[in-house]
Amino acid sequence: MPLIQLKIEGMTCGGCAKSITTALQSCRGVRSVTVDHNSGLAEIDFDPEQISVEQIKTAVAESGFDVIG
Ligand SMILES: [Cu+2]
Repeated sequence: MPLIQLKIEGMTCGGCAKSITTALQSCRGVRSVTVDHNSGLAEIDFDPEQISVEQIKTAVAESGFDVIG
């Protein structure tokens, strides 16, 4: 499965990271998620036949954070 790394802006604590993790884990096609609020980095292992990078970015945005890279 491909792994993408996203840079996310706006996380201030572990709760923020948890919100994003929960939002992504509820997406069909997302296999595993690691989010670190200190670095602002999220690593997502996903199935490209079920979800696109754009859809993953949208899910992050809908949880209230900005994807900046
Ligand atoms: Cu927070």
